[in-house]
Amino acid sequence: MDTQPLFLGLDLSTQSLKAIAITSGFQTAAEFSVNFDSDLPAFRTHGGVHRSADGLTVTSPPVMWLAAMDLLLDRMKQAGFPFHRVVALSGSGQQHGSVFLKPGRQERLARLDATRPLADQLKDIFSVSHSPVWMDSSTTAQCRALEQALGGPQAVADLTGSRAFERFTANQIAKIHQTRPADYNNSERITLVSAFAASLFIGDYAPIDVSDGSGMNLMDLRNRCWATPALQATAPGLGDKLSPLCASHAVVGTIHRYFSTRYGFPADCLVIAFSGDNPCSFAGLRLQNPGDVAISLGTSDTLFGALTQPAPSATEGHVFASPIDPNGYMAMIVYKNGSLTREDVRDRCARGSWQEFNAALERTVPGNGGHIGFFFKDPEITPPVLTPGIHRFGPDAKRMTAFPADHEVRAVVEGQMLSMRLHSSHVGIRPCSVLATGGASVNQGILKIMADVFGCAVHTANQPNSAAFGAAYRALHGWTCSTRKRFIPFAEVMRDAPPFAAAITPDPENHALYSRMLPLYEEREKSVLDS
Ligand code: ADP
Ligand code: XUL
Repeated sequence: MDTQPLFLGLDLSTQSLKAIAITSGFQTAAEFSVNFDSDLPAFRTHGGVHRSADGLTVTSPPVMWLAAMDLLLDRMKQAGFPFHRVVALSGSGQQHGSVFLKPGRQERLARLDATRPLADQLKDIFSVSHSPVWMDSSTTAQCRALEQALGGPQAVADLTGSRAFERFTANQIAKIHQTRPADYNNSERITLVSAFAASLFIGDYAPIDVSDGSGMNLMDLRNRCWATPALQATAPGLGDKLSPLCASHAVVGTIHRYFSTRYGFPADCLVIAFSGDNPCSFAGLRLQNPGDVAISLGTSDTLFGALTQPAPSATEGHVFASPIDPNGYMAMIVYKNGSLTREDVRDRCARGSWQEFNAALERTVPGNGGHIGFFFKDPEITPPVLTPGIHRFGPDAKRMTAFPADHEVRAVVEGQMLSMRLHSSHVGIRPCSVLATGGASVNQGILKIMADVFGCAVHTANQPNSAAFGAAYRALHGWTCSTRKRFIPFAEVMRDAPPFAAAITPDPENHALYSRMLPLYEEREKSVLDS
Protein backbone atom coordinates (compact mmCIF):
# COMPACT_ATOMS: atom_id res chain seq x y z
CA MET A 1 0.00 0.00 0.00
CA ASP A 2 1.18 3.49 -0.83
CA THR A 3 2.41 5.25 2.28
CA GLN A 4 4.01 8.36 0.82
CA PRO A 5 3.16 11.58 2.71
CA LEU A 6 0.63 13.84 1.05
CA PHE A 7 0.33 17.63 0.86
CA LEU A 8 -3.20 18.95 0.55
CA GLY A 9 -4.14 22.17 -1.24
CA LEU A 10 -7.66 23.57 -0.87
CA ASP A 11 -9.07 26.25 -3.15
CA LEU A 12 -12.09 28.20 -1.89
CA SER A 13 -12.88 30.19 -5.02
CA THR A 14 -15.93 32.21 -6.05
CA GLN A 15 -17.80 29.28 -7.55
CA SER A 16 -16.35 26.15 -5.99
CA LEU A 17 -14.27 24.49 -3.31
CA LYS A 18 -11.58 22.15 -4.61
CA ALA A 19 -8.96 19.91 -3.05
CA ILE A 20 -5.80 18.58 -4.67
CA ALA A 21 -3.36 16.24 -2.93
CA ILE A 22 0.19 15.82 -4.18
CA THR A 23 3.12 13.67 -3.12
CA SER A 24 6.53 15.16 -2.36
CA GLY A 25 7.48 13.74 -5.79
CA PHE A 26 4.84 16.03 -7.39
CA GLN A 27 2.45 13.25 -8.36
CA THR A 28 -1.21 14.28 -8.16
CA ALA A 29 -2.76 11.78 -5.76
CA ALA A 30 -6.38 13.01 -5.71
CA GLU A 31 -8.69 15.81 -6.82
CA PHE A 32 -12.15 16.62 -5.44
CA SER A 33 -14.54 19.50 -5.81
CA VAL A 34 -17.86 20.97 -4.73
CA ASN A 35 -19.75 23.45 -6.90
CA PHE A 36 -21.72 25.98 -4.88
CA ASP A 37 -24.62 26.54 -7.30
CA SER A 38 -25.27 22.91 -8.20
CA ASP A 39 -24.16 21.05 -5.05
CA LEU A 40 -25.57 23.52 -2.52
CA PRO A 41 -28.72 24.86 -4.23
CA ALA A 42 -30.30 25.87 -0.91
CA PHE A 43 -28.06 28.96 -0.87
CA ARG A 44 -29.53 30.12 -4.20
CA THR A 45 -26.28 31.52 -5.56
CA HIS A 46 -25.53 32.20 -9.21
CA GLY A 47 -21.85 31.71 -9.93
CA GLY A 48 -21.39 31.40 -6.16
CA VAL A 49 -22.68 34.89 -5.39
CA HIS A 50 -25.74 37.05 -4.78
CA ARG A 51 -26.00 40.37 -6.63
CA SER A 52 -28.02 43.44 -5.77
CA ALA A 53 -30.54 44.68 -8.35
CA ASP A 54 -28.09 47.34 -9.57
CA GLY A 55 -25.34 44.72 -9.82
CA LEU A 56 -22.92 46.74 -7.71
CA THR A 57 -23.17 44.90 -4.41
CA VAL A 58 -22.00 41.29 -4.65
CA THR A 59 -21.86 38.93 -1.67
CA SER A 60 -21.65 35.26 -0.72
CA PRO A 61 -23.05 33.66 2.43
CA PRO A 62 -20.12 32.43 4.53
CA VAL A 63 -22.30 29.61 5.92
CA MET A 64 -22.24 28.23 2.38
CA TRP A 65 -18.46 27.97 2.58
CA LEU A 66 -18.84 25.95 5.79
CA ALA A 67 -21.41 23.66 4.14
CA ALA A 68 -19.06 23.26 1.17
CA MET A 69 -16.20 22.26 3.47
CA ASP A 70 -18.44 19.64 5.14
CA LEU A 71 -19.52 18.27 1.76
CA LEU A 72 -16.00 18.22 0.29
CA LEU A 73 -14.47 16.41 3.26
CA ASP A 74 -17.40 13.96 3.39
CA ARG A 75 -16.95 13.21 -0.32
CA MET A 76 -13.25 12.62 0.19
CA LYS A 77 -14.01 10.28 3.10
CA GLN A 78 -16.57 8.35 1.09
CA ALA A 79 -14.07 7.98 -1.75
CA GLY A 80 -11.56 6.47 0.70
CA PHE A 81 -9.13 9.40 0.53
CA PRO A 82 -6.14 8.54 2.81
CA PHE A 83 -6.44 11.51 5.19
CA HIS A 84 -3.94 9.78 7.51
CA ARG A 85 -1.15 10.47 4.99
CA VAL A 86 -1.65 14.26 4.91
CA VAL A 87 1.33 15.77 6.73
CA ALA A 88 0.53 19.39 5.83
CA LEU A 89 -2.26 21.37 4.22
CA SER A 90 -2.68 24.89 2.97
CA GLY A 91 -5.29 26.74 1.02
CA SER A 92 -6.24 29.40 -1.45
CA GLY A 93 -9.15 31.79 -1.13
CA GLN A 94 -10.70 34.28 -3.51
CA GLN A 95 -8.93 37.57 -2.79
CA HIS A 96 -10.34 40.64 -1.03
CA GLY A 97 -13.54 38.99 0.35
CA SER A 98 -14.11 39.54 4.07
CA VAL A 99 -15.60 37.56 6.93
CA PHE A 100 -16.98 39.30 10.03
CA LEU A 101 -17.17 37.31 13.29
CA LYS A 102 -19.19 38.00 16.43
CA PRO A 103 -17.50 38.37 19.83
CA GLY A 104 -16.51 35.17 21.64
CA ARG A 105 -16.56 32.95 18.55
CA GLN A 106 -12.91 31.92 18.99
CA GLU A 107 -14.18 29.69 21.76
CA ARG A 108 -16.67 28.10 19.37
CA LEU A 109 -13.90 27.30 16.88
CA ALA A 110 -11.82 25.76 19.66
CA ARG A 111 -14.65 23.53 20.90
CA LEU A 112 -15.78 21.97 17.64
CA ASP A 113 -17.72 18.76 18.21
CA ALA A 114 -16.51 16.01 15.86
CA THR A 115 -19.97 14.41 15.72
CA ARG A 116 -21.57 17.41 14.00
CA PRO A 117 -20.97 19.20 10.67
CA LEU A 118 -19.20 22.58 10.69
CA ALA A 119 -22.16 24.45 9.21
CA ASP A 120 -24.41 23.17 11.97
CA GLN A 121 -22.10 24.34 14.77
CA LEU A 122 -20.82 27.58 13.33
CA LYS A 123 -23.79 28.99 11.43
CA ASP A 124 -24.35 31.81 13.92
CA ILE A 125 -20.78 33.06 14.30
CA PHE A 126 -21.06 35.71 11.58
CA SER A 127 -21.88 39.33 12.42
CA VAL A 128 -22.34 40.01 8.69
CA SER A 129 -24.31 37.16 7.13
CA HIS A 130 -23.41 38.08 3.54
CA SER A 131 -19.70 38.55 2.99
CA PRO A 132 -18.64 41.16 0.44
CA VAL A 133 -16.63 39.47 -2.33
CA TRP A 134 -14.19 40.66 -5.02
CA MET A 135 -16.94 41.21 -7.62
CA ASP A 136 -18.46 43.98 -5.50
CA SER A 137 -18.02 47.45 -6.99
CA SER A 138 -20.28 49.45 -4.68
CA THR A 139 -17.58 51.31 -2.73
CA THR A 140 -16.39 54.10 -5.04
CA ALA A 141 -17.19 56.75 -2.39
CA GLN A 142 -15.10 54.89 0.20
CA CYS A 143 -12.20 54.56 -2.29
CA ARG A 144 -12.13 58.28 -2.97
CA ALA A 145 -12.30 58.99 0.78
CA LEU A 146 -9.35 56.68 1.49
CA GLU A 147 -7.31 58.29 -1.28
CA GLN A 148 -8.14 61.72 0.01
CA ALA A 149 -7.21 60.81 3.58
CA LEU A 150 -3.85 59.33 2.55
CA GLY A 151 -2.81 61.96 -0.01
CA GLY A 152 -4.11 60.67 -3.35
CA PRO A 153 -4.09 57.44 -5.39
CA GLN A 154 -0.30 57.28 -5.76
CA ALA A 155 0.15 57.69 -2.00
CA VAL A 156 -2.25 54.77 -1.36
CA ALA A 157 -0.39 52.71 -3.99
CA ASP A 158 3.01 53.57 -2.52
CA LEU A 159 1.88 52.55 0.96
CA THR A 160 -0.28 49.49 0.19
CA GLY A 161 0.77 48.32 -3.31
CA SER A 162 -2.45 49.35 -5.10
CA ARG A 163 -4.49 52.52 -5.39
CA ALA A 164 -7.90 52.25 -3.71
CA PHE A 165 -10.02 49.67 -5.54
CA GLU A 166 -13.70 49.02 -4.89
CA ARG A 167 -13.19 45.31 -4.22
CA PHE A 168 -10.27 45.82 -1.81
CA THR A 169 -11.17 44.95 1.76
CA ALA A 170 -10.55 48.37 3.39
CA ASN A 171 -13.23 49.97 1.26
CA GLN A 172 -15.66 47.12 1.92
CA ILE A 173 -15.06 47.40 5.67
CA ALA A 174 -15.55 51.19 5.51
CA LYS A 175 -18.89 50.67 3.76
CA ILE A 176 -20.07 48.20 6.42
CA HIS A 177 -19.01 50.59 9.16
CA GLN A 178 -20.85 53.50 7.53
CA THR A 179 -24.03 51.73 6.47
CA ARG A 180 -24.36 49.11 9.24
CA PRO A 181 -22.53 50.49 12.29
CA ALA A 182 -24.19 48.01 14.65
CA ASP A 183 -22.87 45.05 12.63
CA TYR A 184 -19.42 46.60 12.48
CA ASN A 185 -19.43 47.18 16.24
CA ASN A 186 -20.62 43.62 16.80
CA SER A 187 -17.58 42.27 14.90
CA GLU A 188 -14.81 41.11 17.19
CA ARG A 189 -12.73 39.80 14.31
CA ILE A 190 -12.58 40.76 10.64
CA THR A 191 -10.63 38.47 8.37
CA LEU A 192 -10.15 37.36 4.77
CA VAL A 193 -11.73 34.33 3.10
CA SER A 194 -8.34 32.57 3.05
CA ALA A 195 -7.55 33.13 6.74
CA PHE A 196 -11.12 32.28 7.70
CA ALA A 197 -10.79 28.87 6.04
CA ALA A 198 -7.46 28.32 7.84
CA SER A 199 -9.20 29.22 11.14
CA LEU A 200 -11.53 26.25 10.74
CA PHE A 201 -8.63 23.83 10.45
CA ILE A 202 -6.74 25.12 13.50
CA GLY A 203 -9.84 25.81 15.61
CA ASP A 204 -8.68 29.36 16.34
CA TYR A 205 -8.44 32.74 14.61
CA ALA A 206 -5.71 32.25 11.99
CA PRO A 207 -3.43 35.11 10.95
CA ILE A 208 -3.69 36.70 7.50
CA ASP A 209 -0.67 35.94 5.30
CA VAL A 210 1.17 38.99 3.95
CA SER A 211 0.48 38.12 0.33
CA ASP A 212 -3.33 38.01 0.60
CA GLY A 213 -3.06 40.85 3.14
CA SER A 214 -1.64 42.99 0.33
CA GLY A 215 -5.06 42.94 -1.36
CA MET A 216 -6.77 44.99 1.33
CA ASN A 217 -5.42 48.57 0.90
CA LEU A 218 -4.56 48.22 4.59
CA MET A 219 -1.07 46.70 4.69
CA ASP A 220 2.21 48.59 4.58
CA LEU A 221 3.63 46.65 1.64
CA ARG A 222 7.31 47.27 2.31
CA ASN A 223 7.21 46.71 6.06
CA ARG A 224 4.62 43.93 5.93
CA CYS A 225 2.61 45.26 8.86
CA TRP A 226 -0.78 46.94 9.18
CA ALA A 227 -0.55 50.56 7.97
CA THR A 228 -1.88 52.70 10.82
CA PRO A 229 -2.97 55.67 8.63
CA ALA A 230 -4.95 53.30 6.37
CA LEU A 231 -6.57 51.59 9.39
CA GLN A 232 -7.52 54.97 10.87
CA ALA A 233 -8.94 56.24 7.59
CA THR A 234 -11.06 53.09 7.16
CA ALA A 235 -13.00 52.57 10.39
CA PRO A 236 -12.55 53.22 14.13
CA GLY A 237 -10.93 50.46 16.17
CA LEU A 238 -10.10 48.42 13.08
CA GLY A 239 -6.58 47.57 14.26
CA ASP A 240 -8.06 45.59 17.18
CA LYS A 241 -10.46 43.66 14.96
CA LEU A 242 -8.08 42.49 12.24
CA SER A 243 -6.20 39.23 12.43
CA PRO A 244 -2.46 39.70 12.79
CA LEU A 245 -0.25 39.21 9.72
CA CYS A 246 2.12 36.29 9.16
CA ALA A 247 4.63 35.07 6.56
CA SER A 248 3.04 33.03 3.77
CA HIS A 249 5.14 29.95 4.57
CA ALA A 250 4.35 30.13 8.31
CA VAL A 251 2.83 27.24 10.22
CA VAL A 252 -0.36 28.73 11.67
CA GLY A 253 -1.12 25.70 13.80
CA THR A 254 -1.63 21.96 13.90
CA ILE A 255 -4.91 20.51 12.78
CA HIS A 256 -7.80 20.68 15.24
CA ARG A 257 -8.86 17.34 16.72
CA TYR A 258 -12.24 17.79 15.00
CA PHE A 259 -10.56 16.89 11.70
CA SER A 260 -8.42 14.06 13.06
CA THR A 261 -11.37 12.47 14.85
CA ARG A 262 -13.97 12.97 12.12
CA TYR A 263 -11.82 12.39 9.02
CA GLY A 264 -8.58 10.73 10.17
CA PHE A 265 -5.99 13.47 9.58
CA PRO A 266 -2.85 12.76 11.68
CA ALA A 267 -2.94 14.75 14.94
CA ASP A 268 0.32 16.51 14.01
CA CYS A 269 -0.75 17.55 10.49
CA LEU A 270 0.56 21.09 9.97
CA VAL A 271 -1.63 23.91 8.71
CA ILE A 272 0.37 26.38 6.62
CA ALA A 273 -0.98 29.93 6.21
CA PHE A 274 -3.70 30.10 3.56
CA SER A 275 -3.33 32.79 0.88
CA GLY A 276 -5.18 34.43 -2.00
CA ASP A 277 -5.94 32.64 -5.26
CA ASN A 278 -3.66 34.83 -7.35
CA PRO A 279 -0.73 34.45 -4.94
CA CYS A 280 -1.39 30.68 -4.93
CA SER A 281 -1.45 30.61 -8.75
CA PHE A 282 1.85 32.49 -8.69
CA ALA A 283 3.23 29.68 -6.49
CA GLY A 284 1.54 27.04 -8.68
CA LEU A 285 3.30 28.48 -11.73
CA ARG A 286 6.57 28.52 -9.76
CA LEU A 287 7.54 32.12 -10.52
CA GLN A 288 10.49 31.88 -8.18
CA ASN A 289 13.13 34.16 -9.73
CA PRO A 290 12.98 37.93 -10.31
CA GLY A 291 12.00 38.40 -13.94
CA ASP A 292 9.89 35.22 -14.07
CA VAL A 293 6.61 36.21 -15.68
CA ALA A 294 3.43 34.21 -16.32
CA ILE A 295 0.77 35.32 -18.77
CA SER A 296 -2.59 33.63 -18.49
CA LEU A 297 -4.58 33.96 -21.71
CA GLY A 298 -8.01 33.03 -20.41
CA THR A 299 -11.38 34.73 -20.60
CA SER A 300 -9.49 37.73 -19.28
CA ASP A 301 -5.72 38.03 -19.63
CA THR A 302 -3.62 38.25 -16.47
CA LEU A 303 0.09 38.87 -16.14
CA PHE A 304 2.02 37.93 -12.99
CA GLY A 305 5.64 38.78 -12.38
CA ALA A 306 8.21 38.23 -9.63
CA LEU A 307 9.90 41.42 -8.38
CA THR A 308 12.63 42.30 -5.92
CA GLN A 309 11.70 46.00 -5.75
CA PRO A 310 8.07 47.10 -5.78
CA ALA A 311 7.03 50.02 -8.00
CA PRO A 312 3.30 50.38 -7.31
CA SER A 313 1.33 52.50 -9.75
CA ALA A 314 -1.71 54.71 -9.30
CA THR A 315 -3.03 53.72 -12.71
CA GLU A 316 -2.30 50.09 -13.33
CA GLY A 317 -1.85 46.78 -11.61
CA HIS A 318 -1.23 45.62 -8.09
CA VAL A 319 1.88 44.77 -6.15
CA PHE A 320 1.53 42.10 -3.47
CA ALA A 321 4.06 40.64 -1.06
CA SER A 322 5.35 37.41 -2.60
CA PRO A 323 3.67 34.24 -1.29
CA ILE A 324 6.92 32.26 -1.62
CA ASP A 325 9.73 34.67 -0.82
CA PRO A 326 9.61 36.64 2.46
CA ASN A 327 11.63 39.46 0.85
CA GLY A 328 10.11 39.39 -2.62
CA TYR A 329 7.06 40.85 -4.34
CA MET A 330 4.64 39.80 -7.03
CA ALA A 331 3.03 42.17 -9.48
CA MET A 332 -0.27 41.45 -11.17
CA ILE A 333 -1.94 43.17 -14.10
CA VAL A 334 -5.41 42.24 -15.24
CA TYR A 335 -6.98 42.84 -18.67
CA LYS A 336 -10.66 42.46 -19.31
CA ASN A 337 -10.22 42.29 -23.09
CA GLY A 338 -8.58 38.90 -23.47
CA SER A 339 -9.86 35.83 -25.30
CA LEU A 340 -13.33 37.20 -25.98
CA THR A 341 -11.82 40.17 -27.80
CA ARG A 342 -9.48 37.91 -29.82
CA GLU A 343 -12.53 35.75 -30.61
CA ASP A 344 -14.42 38.81 -31.81
CA VAL A 345 -11.65 39.59 -34.32
CA ARG A 346 -11.41 35.90 -35.30
CA ASP A 347 -15.15 35.86 -36.01
CA ARG A 348 -15.12 39.11 -37.98
CA CYS A 349 -11.87 38.63 -39.91
CA ALA A 350 -10.97 34.92 -39.93
CA ARG A 351 -14.29 33.18 -40.50
CA GLY A 352 -14.47 32.04 -36.90
CA SER A 353 -11.44 29.77 -37.23
CA TRP A 354 -8.22 29.88 -35.21
CA GLN A 355 -6.50 28.22 -38.18
CA GLU A 356 -7.55 31.12 -40.42
CA PHE A 357 -6.59 33.55 -37.68
CA ASN A 358 -3.08 32.08 -37.61
CA ALA A 359 -2.89 32.09 -41.42
CA ALA A 360 -3.58 35.84 -41.28
CA LEU A 361 -0.72 36.20 -38.77
CA GLU A 362 1.52 34.31 -41.23
CA ARG A 363 0.54 36.59 -44.11
CA THR A 364 1.46 39.75 -42.18
CA VAL A 365 4.82 40.83 -40.81
CA PRO A 366 5.94 41.91 -37.33
CA GLY A 367 5.09 45.58 -36.86
CA ASN A 368 2.02 45.08 -39.06
CA GLY A 369 3.20 47.62 -41.65
CA GLY A 370 2.59 50.37 -39.07
CA HIS A 371 -1.02 49.40 -38.26
CA ILE A 372 -1.67 49.76 -34.54
CA GLY A 373 -4.98 49.01 -32.85
CA PHE A 374 -6.61 49.29 -29.43
CA PHE A 375 -9.43 46.80 -28.97
CA PHE A 376 -11.71 47.66 -26.05
CA LYS A 377 -14.64 45.39 -26.77
CA ASP A 378 -15.45 45.70 -23.05
CA PRO A 379 -14.50 48.51 -20.66
CA GLU A 380 -10.83 47.93 -19.88
CA ILE A 381 -9.01 47.71 -16.55
CA THR A 382 -5.48 48.21 -18.01
CA PRO A 383 -5.33 51.01 -19.03
CA PRO A 384 -8.54 52.20 -17.38
CA VAL A 385 -11.10 52.76 -20.16
CA LEU A 386 -14.81 53.05 -19.46
CA THR A 387 -16.20 53.39 -22.98
CA PRO A 388 -15.87 50.33 -25.22
CA GLY A 389 -14.58 50.90 -28.74
CA ILE A 390 -11.86 50.03 -31.26
CA HIS A 391 -9.24 52.65 -32.11
CA ARG A 392 -7.09 52.12 -35.21
CA PHE A 393 -4.04 54.04 -36.45
CA GLY A 394 -2.57 53.64 -39.91
CA PRO A 395 1.10 53.82 -40.92
CA ASP A 396 0.84 57.60 -41.39
CA ALA A 397 -0.39 57.93 -37.76
CA LYS A 398 -3.87 58.84 -39.03
CA ARG A 399 -6.95 57.35 -37.40
CA MET A 400 -8.66 54.67 -39.51
CA THR A 401 -12.17 53.28 -39.17
CA ALA A 402 -11.21 49.82 -40.45
CA PHE A 403 -8.13 47.72 -41.25
CA PRO A 404 -7.82 45.06 -43.94
CA ALA A 405 -8.82 41.76 -42.27
CA ASP A 406 -5.27 40.35 -41.98
CA HIS A 407 -3.96 43.56 -40.41
CA GLU A 408 -6.88 43.57 -37.96
CA VAL A 409 -5.89 40.06 -36.79
CA ARG A 410 -2.24 40.98 -36.25
CA ALA A 411 -3.19 44.30 -34.67
CA VAL A 412 -5.25 42.70 -31.90
CA VAL A 413 -2.45 40.33 -30.87
CA GLU A 414 0.42 42.82 -31.23
CA GLY A 415 -1.62 45.46 -29.39
CA GLN A 416 -2.34 43.12 -26.47
CA MET A 417 1.30 42.01 -26.17
CA LEU A 418 2.69 45.55 -26.44
CA SER A 419 0.21 46.68 -23.80
CA MET A 420 1.38 43.90 -21.47
CA ARG A 421 5.02 44.84 -21.99
CA LEU A 422 4.32 48.55 -21.50
CA HIS A 423 2.11 48.32 -18.43
CA SER A 424 4.10 45.58 -16.72
CA SER A 425 7.18 47.78 -17.04
CA HIS A 426 5.28 50.51 -15.17
CA VAL A 427 5.05 48.27 -12.10
CA GLY A 428 8.71 47.27 -12.31
CA ILE A 429 8.48 43.98 -14.23
CA ARG A 430 11.57 43.20 -16.33
CA PRO A 431 10.84 39.78 -17.86
CA CYS A 432 13.60 37.18 -18.23
CA SER A 433 11.30 34.29 -19.14
CA VAL A 434 7.58 34.03 -19.81
CA LEU A 435 5.30 31.13 -18.95
CA ALA A 436 2.08 31.11 -20.98
CA THR A 437 -1.05 29.44 -19.59
CA GLY A 438 -4.79 29.52 -20.19
CA GLY A 439 -6.90 28.53 -23.17
CA ALA A 440 -5.14 30.64 -25.82
CA SER A 441 -1.67 29.41 -24.83
CA VAL A 442 -2.15 26.51 -27.29
CA ASN A 443 -1.88 29.05 -30.13
CA GLN A 444 1.68 29.08 -31.48
CA GLY A 445 1.07 32.21 -33.58
CA ILE A 446 0.10 34.20 -30.49
CA LEU A 447 3.04 32.78 -28.52
CA LYS A 448 5.50 33.73 -31.27
CA ILE A 449 4.40 37.39 -31.06
CA MET A 450 4.58 37.18 -27.26
CA ALA A 451 8.21 35.92 -27.43
CA ASP A 452 9.21 38.61 -29.95
CA VAL A 453 7.56 41.46 -28.05
CA PHE A 454 9.02 40.48 -24.66
CA GLY A 455 12.32 39.35 -26.12
CA CYS A 456 12.53 36.22 -24.02
CA ALA A 457 11.76 32.52 -24.24
CA VAL A 458 8.09 31.58 -23.83
CA HIS A 459 7.35 28.25 -22.10
CA THR A 460 3.89 26.78 -21.75
CA ALA A 461 2.10 25.23 -18.81
CA ASN A 462 -1.13 23.43 -19.32
CA GLN A 463 -2.12 23.58 -15.69
CA PRO A 464 -5.71 24.26 -14.84
CA ASN A 465 -6.32 24.62 -11.10
CA SER A 466 -3.02 26.40 -10.62
CA ALA A 467 -4.36 28.00 -7.40
CA ALA A 468 -5.11 24.61 -5.82
CA PHE A 469 -1.74 23.23 -6.96
CA GLY A 470 -0.09 26.38 -5.64
CA ALA A 471 -1.73 25.81 -2.25
CA ALA A 472 -0.44 22.22 -2.22
CA TYR A 473 3.06 23.43 -3.20
CA ARG A 474 2.92 26.02 -0.42
CA ALA A 475 1.91 23.26 2.03
CA LEU A 476 5.04 21.36 0.97
CA HIS A 477 7.13 24.54 1.21
CA GLY A 478 5.87 25.51 4.68
CA TRP A 479 6.22 21.93 5.93
CA THR A 480 9.82 21.74 4.62
CA CYS A 481 10.76 25.03 6.30
CA SER A 482 9.15 23.87 9.54
CA THR A 483 10.74 20.41 9.62
CA ARG A 484 14.19 21.78 8.75
CA LYS A 485 13.71 24.66 11.23
CA ARG A 486 14.90 27.36 8.80
CA PHE A 487 13.66 29.09 5.67
CA ILE A 488 14.30 26.96 2.60
CA PRO A 489 13.96 28.78 -0.75
CA PHE A 490 10.82 27.75 -2.63
CA ALA A 491 12.96 27.01 -5.71
CA GLU A 492 14.92 24.42 -3.73
CA VAL A 493 11.73 22.71 -2.57
CA MET A 494 10.39 22.70 -6.15
CA ARG A 495 13.66 21.51 -7.71
CA ASP A 496 12.28 18.14 -8.83
CA ALA A 497 8.95 19.43 -10.09
CA PRO A 498 8.30 18.48 -13.72
CA PRO A 499 9.68 21.09 -16.15
CA PHE A 500 7.37 23.27 -18.22
CA ALA A 501 6.98 22.54 -21.93
CA ALA A 502 9.62 23.60 -24.44
CA ALA A 503 10.12 27.20 -25.31
CA ILE A 504 9.49 29.40 -28.30
CA THR A 505 12.55 31.60 -28.67
CA PRO A 506 12.38 35.24 -29.74
CA ASP A 507 13.80 36.58 -32.98
CA PRO A 508 16.26 39.37 -32.02
CA GLU A 509 15.38 41.48 -35.07
CA ASN A 510 11.67 41.30 -34.40
CA HIS A 511 12.29 42.11 -30.75
CA ALA A 512 14.31 45.18 -31.72
CA LEU A 513 11.47 46.25 -34.00
CA TYR A 514 8.88 45.90 -31.22
CA SER A 515 11.17 47.83 -28.84
CA ARG A 516 11.27 50.69 -31.35
CA MET A 517 7.50 50.45 -31.75
CA LEU A 518 6.76 50.65 -28.02
CA PRO A 519 7.10 54.45 -27.56
CA LEU A 520 4.85 54.93 -30.58
CA TYR A 521 2.32 52.52 -29.12
CA GLU A 522 2.44 54.41 -25.81
CA GLU A 523 1.86 57.73 -27.55
CA ARG A 524 -1.12 56.35 -29.47
CA GLU A 525 -2.53 54.85 -26.28
CA LYS A 526 -2.35 58.22 -24.55
CA SER A 527 -4.23 59.85 -27.40
CA VAL A 528 -6.91 57.16 -27.16
CA LEU A 529 -7.27 57.66 -23.41
CA ASP A 530 -7.54 61.40 -23.80
CA SER A 531 -10.16 61.17 -26.55
P1 ADP B 1 -11.00 30.75 -18.30
O1 ADP B 1 -10.32 32.05 -18.03
O2 ADP B 1 -12.50 30.91 -18.37
O3 ADP B 1 -10.53 29.62 -17.44
P2 ADP B 1 -9.53 29.42 -20.44
O4 ADP B 1 -8.17 29.62 -19.86
O5 ADP B 1 -10.08 28.02 -20.50
O6 ADP B 1 -10.61 30.38 -19.83
O7 ADP B 1 -9.50 30.00 -21.96
C1 ADP B 1 -10.62 29.95 -22.77
C2 ADP B 1 -10.34 30.73 -24.04
O8 ADP B 1 -9.29 30.11 -24.78
C3 ADP B 1 -11.51 30.74 -24.98
O9 ADP B 1 -12.30 31.88 -24.76
C4 ADP B 1 -10.85 30.76 -26.36
O10 ADP B 1 -11.02 32.03 -26.97
C5 ADP B 1 -9.38 30.56 -26.11
N1 ADP B 1 -8.79 29.59 -27.03
C6 ADP B 1 -9.02 28.26 -27.10
N2 ADP B 1 -8.32 27.72 -28.16
C7 ADP B 1 -7.64 28.74 -28.74
C8 ADP B 1 -6.75 28.86 -29.87
N3 ADP B 1 -6.40 27.81 -30.61
N4 ADP B 1 -6.25 30.07 -30.15
C9 ADP B 1 -6.57 31.16 -29.42
N5 ADP B 1 -7.41 31.11 -28.37
C10 ADP B 1 -7.94 29.92 -28.03
C1 XUL C 1 -7.87 39.80 -7.95
C2 XUL C 1 -9.32 39.53 -7.97
C3 XUL C 1 -9.79 38.22 -8.46
C4 XUL C 1 -10.14 37.31 -7.34
C5 XUL C 1 -10.78 36.07 -7.92
O1 XUL C 1 -7.55 41.08 -7.56
O2 XUL C 1 -10.12 40.33 -7.58
O3 XUL C 1 -8.82 37.61 -9.30
O4 XUL C 1 -9.02 37.01 -6.55
O5 XUL C 1 -11.00 35.10 -6.98
